[in-house]
Amino acid sequence: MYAFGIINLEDPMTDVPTEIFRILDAAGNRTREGLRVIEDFVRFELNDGHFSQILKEHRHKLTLIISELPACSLLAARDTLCDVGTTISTPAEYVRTSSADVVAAAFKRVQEALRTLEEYSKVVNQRLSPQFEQLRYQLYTTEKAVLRTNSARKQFEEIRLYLLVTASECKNGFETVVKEALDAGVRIIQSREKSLTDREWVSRARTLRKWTSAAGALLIINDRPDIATVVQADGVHLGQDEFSVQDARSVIGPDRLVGVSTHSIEQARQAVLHGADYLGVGPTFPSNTKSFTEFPGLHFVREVAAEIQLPWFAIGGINGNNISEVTNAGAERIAVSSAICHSPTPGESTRQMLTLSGIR
Ligand code: TZP
Repeated sequence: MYAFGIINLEDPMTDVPTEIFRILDAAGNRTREGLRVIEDFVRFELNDGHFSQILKEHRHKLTLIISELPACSLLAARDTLCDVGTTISTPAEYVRTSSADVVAAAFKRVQEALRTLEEYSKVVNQRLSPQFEQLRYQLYTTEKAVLRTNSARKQFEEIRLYLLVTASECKNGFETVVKEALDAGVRIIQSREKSLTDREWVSRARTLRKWTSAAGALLIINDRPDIATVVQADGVHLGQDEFSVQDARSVIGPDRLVGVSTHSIEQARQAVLHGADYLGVGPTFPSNTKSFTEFPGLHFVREVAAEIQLPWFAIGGINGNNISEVTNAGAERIAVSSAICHSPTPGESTRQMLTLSGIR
């Protein structure tokens, strides 16, 4: 094994053409530099600890694989002064309209450079090529999750309070609860039904679709990608035992939202990488709406707040009395059911949660 960056004067690879090392050296540098561009974005712009860790791991893995190549041959083959490519550029290279553009281009450059490493390393050491290939595949996953996090943050910027509605739980009647909540500023509603027939649920959900569309709010269907598609909802919400994100997408397509309930930091990290558009984080407190045996509670809220920037909603037993504990733990978004559905004054309760909590 060759220590990365250390010149080994007894290089046995004298039969490999210098040009191959020149290509590998350039592609290695390109990959490392591109990873830094991405890392700076997830660290300093997204403030995302999870992605920062992943980018660091990608860089570390790259260094490890490249350390199997003879550092002395790579360095010896470098000839920047005579590189015919340093003065060739296209106008598009210098046009970036946002940091998201910069990072999207960096991902592409890194993947291209990894492909170069994958192909040309075959001439030097066949064991390395599949390792570069694996890293390239990991970068595709990271790319999708990073770019989605960035766009989801914009999409959810104004969406801070999430209402889960079960028609039979609406003490003031389904229509009153939903319309008052929408009027008061709820911008995302989930239809969560456990005892309706499919036809009854579709009918309820179609009504919700009409009301949410009129209010400019999102409609999400709990558990059921088929119903989400039939009623043209904005997305589906999945628990840990329901469809995977990938399977749900095979029904609802690439453009609808997929939310995922998470109960541990590992599940939250995994949901981000699996392509969720937002997360549920809980249960924070015991809930009247859904029973749990374990409560990751505010500790979990703090963990997610510390490292995940994909939009997420703290959920479980949150009401006007305890909401400040949740926001103090770092939650910027809250999901509730009974606090609004059981309230004698749902509109008032909605406004109270939006204002007193300091979320808005
Ligand atoms: N998932 C975690 S807690 C919960 C769900 C569906 C129920 C939320 O309802 P409530 O009444 O706000 O506790």
